[in-house]
Amino acid sequence: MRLDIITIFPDYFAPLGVSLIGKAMQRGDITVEVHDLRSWTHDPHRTVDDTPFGGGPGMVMRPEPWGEALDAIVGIAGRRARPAGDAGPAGRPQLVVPTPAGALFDQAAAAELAAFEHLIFACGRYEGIDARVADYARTLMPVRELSIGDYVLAGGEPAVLVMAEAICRLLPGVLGNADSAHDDSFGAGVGPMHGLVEGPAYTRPRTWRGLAVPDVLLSGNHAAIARWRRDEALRRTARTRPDLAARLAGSGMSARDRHVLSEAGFAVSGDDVAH
Ligand code: JF5
Repeated sequence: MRLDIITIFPDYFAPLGVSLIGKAMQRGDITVEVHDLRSWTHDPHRTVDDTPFGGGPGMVMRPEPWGEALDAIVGIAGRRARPAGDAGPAGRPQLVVPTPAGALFDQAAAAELAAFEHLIFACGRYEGIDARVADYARTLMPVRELSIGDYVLAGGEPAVLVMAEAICRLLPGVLGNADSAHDDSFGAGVGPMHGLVEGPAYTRPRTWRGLAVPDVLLSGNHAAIARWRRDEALRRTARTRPDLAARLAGSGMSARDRHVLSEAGFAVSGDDVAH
């Protein structure tokens, strides 16, 4: 996978060189190019912003450097040799623009983006990027405006670090343990793709500072362990994510699931599924 990142703070992306993505880069599984937006300015002050039409506070990013940046990066990508016919839509670039006004970047969005061979990330600053940049970019490639959550950052850079990690850990071979990426679930139907948060995890020692690991996890009874983990995930979801718990109806709740949820204060109707 190739990631191009356009930013006025290239140094912000030093962390991509370490940990999971850094190792994948060393292996050549991921290529990251960080581009300084100011390299596509032509004035002595390398200006990237201007005052908003219509008035109001703050500054807006000028469209001209963005247009040149996208032309250059899409041009580079288009010229790269690809075997004729087999690239498909996944081989063409996709532009991702972090913004608090975007659709939510969740695990499903991460999985969708992980299927593309080439992602371009545009980091906005100030009050955002002139809206015509996204309109223009849509003439070149699919564009997704995405939010990592309901808060306002000073720029898109930290959102790109978050998205890059969530996407790249899904790539085949990037995570050490090939199972733990798409199976944040252990077969118990738990995990972000199932609308449940994870329950607690434990390792050795069996007793630590007087606190014991739950007996069921040491029982060797895999069905009982899966059931206990699902119960804990349901209870924790009810406690910390009532928004998710309220949406569980119809997503394959068994009678046991509904019993656990009702004990936690949630009435869930719907299909009866074996777990
Ligand atoms: C940004 C204008 C982009 O603040 C964010 C953001 C919040 N959730 N997800 C992304 O992005 C930076 C700020 C202002 C455009």
